Amino acid sequence: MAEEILENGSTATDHEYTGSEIQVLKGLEAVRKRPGMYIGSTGPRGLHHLVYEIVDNSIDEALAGHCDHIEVTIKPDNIIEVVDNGRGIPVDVQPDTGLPAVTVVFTVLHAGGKFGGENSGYKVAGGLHGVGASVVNACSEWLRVRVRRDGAEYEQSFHRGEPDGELRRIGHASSTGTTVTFKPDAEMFRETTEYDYDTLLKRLREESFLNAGVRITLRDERAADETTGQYRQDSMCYEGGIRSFVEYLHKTRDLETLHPDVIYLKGQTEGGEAEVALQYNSSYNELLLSFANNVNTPDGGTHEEGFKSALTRVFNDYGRSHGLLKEKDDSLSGTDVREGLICVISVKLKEAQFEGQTKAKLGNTEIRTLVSGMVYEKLTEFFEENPAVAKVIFEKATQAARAREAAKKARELIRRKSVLDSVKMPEKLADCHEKDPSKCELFIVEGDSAGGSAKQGRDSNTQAILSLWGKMLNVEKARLDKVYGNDKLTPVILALGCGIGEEFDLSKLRYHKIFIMADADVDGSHICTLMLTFFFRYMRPLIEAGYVYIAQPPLFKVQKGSTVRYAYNDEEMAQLSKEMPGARVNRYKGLGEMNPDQLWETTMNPDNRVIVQITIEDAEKADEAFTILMGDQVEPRRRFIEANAKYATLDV
Ligand code: TSJ
Repeated sequence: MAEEILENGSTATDHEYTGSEIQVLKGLEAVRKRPGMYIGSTGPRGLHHLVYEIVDNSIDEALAGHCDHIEVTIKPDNIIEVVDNGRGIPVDVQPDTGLPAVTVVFTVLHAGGKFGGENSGYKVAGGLHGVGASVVNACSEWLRVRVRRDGAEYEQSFHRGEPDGELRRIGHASSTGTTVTFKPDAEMFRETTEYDYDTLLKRLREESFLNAGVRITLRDERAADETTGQYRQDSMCYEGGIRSFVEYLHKTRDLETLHPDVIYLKGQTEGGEAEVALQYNSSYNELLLSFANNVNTPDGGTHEEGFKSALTRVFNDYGRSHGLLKEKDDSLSGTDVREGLICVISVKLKEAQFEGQTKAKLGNTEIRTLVSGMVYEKLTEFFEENPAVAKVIFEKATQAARAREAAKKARELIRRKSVLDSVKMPEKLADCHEKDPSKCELFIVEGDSAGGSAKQGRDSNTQAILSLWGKMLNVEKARLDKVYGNDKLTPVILALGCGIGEEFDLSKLRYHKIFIMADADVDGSHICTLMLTFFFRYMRPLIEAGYVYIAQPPLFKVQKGSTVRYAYNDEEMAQLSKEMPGARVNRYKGLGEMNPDQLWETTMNPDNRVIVQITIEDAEKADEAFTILMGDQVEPRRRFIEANAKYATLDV
């Protein structure tokens, strides 16, 4: 047996191996052979997972009510140190192994919680793979544990999982607690051993929300701040638990809440306990975070299902009993009642079953009943006791329902229209005679007067004009249904003929050149950016195919006698007025100031015009810059145009 171990890479010593020690070595050897099986991966995720695996043990001590501060430090060389003020891992010798409990914790697979006993209050952390300290030990070039308890401090250290020696007493201790220091093994984490502060911070913040009252401190001692000489540090402690989590999610997203306080619901049965914190905001999005035994379940599961079904039931029953849903078949859907909702669900149960490929979904069926029963009862009670809050939330859900209905109708309308071959074209479209899309151009023009000039100045054989007017809709903030029902966008959708979103069909497109033609001012910039954002979000293949352009009307007219020249920017204007001394320079305030001939000559005539072809990157930038550009600032718009000027080409 001993030879086999030696073959597997252990160093030979004079030490005689006992049976239990061999078991130990074989266990950790398995981890070193297939680390992925135990920590998920040997990439950055697995590397960070080592920290969570250790911290989870301190969290368990906190859950048992014996620890309220956990400090995590990233030391130089990406060495991790975790310190808690708990009772200290027991050091007494175990009868079955003949080893101190703490040694067993670090050398035997799945040892976590074994010696705590069923009734000691020791809850096994639900770590993704539930493997514990011995796996971290096996994945570390070296690891050292120090335990302070019963007035003494003890220490043991390991190399790649193997003890350097026995646990020894190193001195006195006036407090209790555990310190674990380890260096991840670079032979195992070949990709990187570099810890990312923000990754650790996000997870540790989550842990402190989920464990109300526990202070968790993260510090980065790899590099001090250049000016202050201080290490980066975050210390988090949330007395409000998941209530604070919901508040935090609203604050960091700058959302406007619809009612002042987070609604908090809690329930307990023999099967486990469930906590739910929720609050509504004025946005149209839903954010639902769920956890089982403090482990995030991004794929949901029975706790989320229980919550969702109860929430829908509470709203519909409340609506009926208060005469707010009058028609018999009037009802609110799940998405209606979750519009603008931020919610955190946390359940604690004896044996969590994690399902699915990534073990990111809770499978325990008894939890569905627990959560749905608890939420139905407690939220109904809350609504009855807080009618003002109930009214605001209910109103939000009915608005969502109305929008959903409107969207459905608009969709059906558009679908029906595209089924009929003779599609009714929008009133504001002056179409061209040509029917071959590859020869057709559409100019989307802002404002009626500019639209009029364009209509008169165009080549009506191949050029169509669609004029838009009125304030443009903010696509970003609106629901998709507003896109369908909007008086600006519906004509665009109909004129292009290719549908939007999932129903988009490039082969039905009626024009292969689509020009956005707008003034070079704030309003014009809004139109450009909104149209690009709209295309980017709902008709992306249009941009990918290179069919979208921005028309570039001149900014100046430079005239001397009968000679008229046009300048498209300040430099050109300066150049022209130098070439033509005594010339008169006019600045165009908008497209509407140009007469039809001028507009044709400078902006629409394929022989002279300057156009900018929009790439998917440009549209993506527009989408990103959307918020900036929605502000009343000319400067960003100018920068946007300038940034795209390199794409300006003479279209001949
Ligand atoms: F597991 C570990 F080694 F990784 C680890 C454990 C790492 C760190 C940083 C802390 C801990 C840990 C374990 N902190 N506190 C405890 N507590 C116990 O192990 C403990 C103490 C007392 C009793 C008891 O019944 O008296 C039981 C337990 C499980």
